[in-house]
Amino acid sequence: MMSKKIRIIGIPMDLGQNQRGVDMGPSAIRYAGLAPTLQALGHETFDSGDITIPGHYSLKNTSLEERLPPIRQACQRAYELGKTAVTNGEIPIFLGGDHSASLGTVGGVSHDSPVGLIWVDAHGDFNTPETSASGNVHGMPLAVLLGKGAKELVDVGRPGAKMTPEHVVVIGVRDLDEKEKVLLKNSGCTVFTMRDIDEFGMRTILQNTLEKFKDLPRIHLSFDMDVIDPIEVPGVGTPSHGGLTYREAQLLMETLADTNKLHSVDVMEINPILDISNRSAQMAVSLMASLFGKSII
Ligand code: HAR
Ligand code: MN
Ligand code: MN
Ligand code: MN
Repeated sequence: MMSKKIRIIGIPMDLGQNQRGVDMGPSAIRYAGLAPTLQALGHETFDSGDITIPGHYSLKNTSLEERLPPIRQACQRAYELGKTAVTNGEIPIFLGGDHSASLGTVGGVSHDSPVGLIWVDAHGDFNTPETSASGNVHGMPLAVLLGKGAKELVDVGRPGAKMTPEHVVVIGVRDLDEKEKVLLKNSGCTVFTMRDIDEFGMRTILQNTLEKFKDLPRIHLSFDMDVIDPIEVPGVGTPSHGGLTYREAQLLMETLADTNKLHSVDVMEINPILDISNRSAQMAVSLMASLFGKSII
């Protein structure tokens, strides 16, 4: 595998949800050995440290209106760092933090060219402020990327939608709110639920995904760690039973590595407070190793 320049960017965002601890995700993944693991595979790594999240310690449990400006500001910064990284020929790995940050990262890495977006998540993240029962922005970023929801979020980086539905594939979903279900179903995005994975297998689903993206030169993987079953990955804020096995997730990474199209990646929603001895962050590092070319033999 070719040596790559990998840019690590921490986004300790926790304003997109109400539980404490997901802001420690970037440290947990770093301490689980992300950079040395990638270096051992022959890559160069550069760490930009963490984005500052305004109001991080003071704005918990406030209204959506109060949280929108700081979330917007942090996403704007994520957008800019993503844009700079891809402009410099680097592959950014964004470390979350809650998934609301991805409305910035995906916009930034697609600033000059369309990308195929693979959203791997137990959840649809397709709520709008009107449909959301929780008001939590981490349940909204995919809708925002398609231009739906709060205008101040939709317009992060550049005005309007950042993705078209033909360029979006959702994998692993099993936990949708009722109104969100309708929105996602009618969105035009391709959705492979856990039932699809059970019936057809991860291999077939990945083949279909890559076939769909065959004319796109770049793929962004937005990986919410809660897609993996909580038995294996307990350290996430919104655990959902009946998830991917560790091996299914590894196959996804190995298959993407083989395409050489992986251009940028988010690793989101690790919450060390809920974890057992940093196990979930270690899983994240092991998945990144496969994504960046580690093979079993
Ligand atoms: N659908 C719920 C909501 O909107 C759950 C939010 C999703 N949680 C996440 N994101 N971890 O994937 O509140
Ligand atoms: Mn998510
Ligand atoms: Mn999720
Ligand atoms: Mn299964």
